[in-house]
Amino acid sequence: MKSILTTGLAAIVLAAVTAGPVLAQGTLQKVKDRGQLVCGVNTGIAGFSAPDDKGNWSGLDVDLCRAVAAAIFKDPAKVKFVPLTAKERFTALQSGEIDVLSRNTTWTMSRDTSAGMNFAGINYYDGQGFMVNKALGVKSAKELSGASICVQTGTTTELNVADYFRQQGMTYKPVVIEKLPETLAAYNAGRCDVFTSDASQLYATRLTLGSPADHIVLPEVISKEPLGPAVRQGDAQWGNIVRWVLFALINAEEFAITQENVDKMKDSTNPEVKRLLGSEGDFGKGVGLDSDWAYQAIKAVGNYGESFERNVGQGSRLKISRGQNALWRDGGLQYAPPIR
Ligand SMILES: N[C@@H](CCC(=O)N[C@@H](CS)C(=O)NCC(=O)O)C(=O)O
Repeated sequence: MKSILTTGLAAIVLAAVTAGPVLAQGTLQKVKDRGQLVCGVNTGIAGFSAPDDKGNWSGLDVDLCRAVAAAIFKDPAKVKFVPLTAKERFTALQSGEIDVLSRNTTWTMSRDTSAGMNFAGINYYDGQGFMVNKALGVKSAKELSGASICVQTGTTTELNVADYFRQQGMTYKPVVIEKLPETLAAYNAGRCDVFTSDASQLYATRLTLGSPADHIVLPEVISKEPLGPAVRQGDAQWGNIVRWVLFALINAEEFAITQENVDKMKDSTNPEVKRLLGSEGDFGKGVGLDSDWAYQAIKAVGNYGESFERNVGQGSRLKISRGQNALWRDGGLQYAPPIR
């Protein structure tokens, strides 16, 4: 006769076994049950994430959220955007307030290990720069010794500027402020000589200054800032969903699949295109989604290049060139592993 102990043990083991996959699907299931994705974005940086006067968000980071929502729900509108300052963003992810952080966040080792996050990829290769008022007459960062520098709390920017000045044997006075509008107001009012941030953010914020043409971005790029989406540690499937949606958008550009031709491309004879769009094989299964997951993502926001041009490139006010963000075959760094 089976003892109560072994029966009980068997029940616990069974529960653990059945709980395994349920736990592994935690975030996806939570998102599905809620009926929308909750995406952490920045409070407003043109080109990356910014709301218009009707509260509609747009930007490169916003597109990634919409693409993930489309891959899950076949509807890019099923996403709620939570604006977060640099300081707030990690707590919001760790506490479960947001499902994914898609907010000009630099992938660093400490964030990817001890801060409880995992980065899913890089959607913008950036680097830190300096902006000054032309009236200062400064042409190079090497002339900035003794300057006062405005920087936002909780950013990689703070450490990089300290490293750079130390290495150059120069001094500076940090003016550290939490909120971006206040930081810019301080810079605009001359409370600091310099505003430092990732270069893309310098170009974006310059447009919001009273007279953008009065400010220049100095030529020095003092750091590597690989920006990308991050998820909480401990849910590999969820991380895979975000990672492969980004890869799908990058691969789509490589195969010339666009928002406009994606339906026609389903009939392509190229096996790689067929697999990506779900007309051959079922790659959605591996991430708990339907086989049309990538088709839906591309249909929603276009391929990576389209999203780039629309938000930060030639179709935008920023007019940033592809540079390091071009595809690998065009001399850039954007390279997505294959879907097979
Ligand atoms: N990439 C850097 C900096 C990111 C960052 O937060 N930059 C500021 C300066 S432009 C920003 O986006 N502020 C907007 C906000 O606080 O919402 C990091 O991950 O620490």
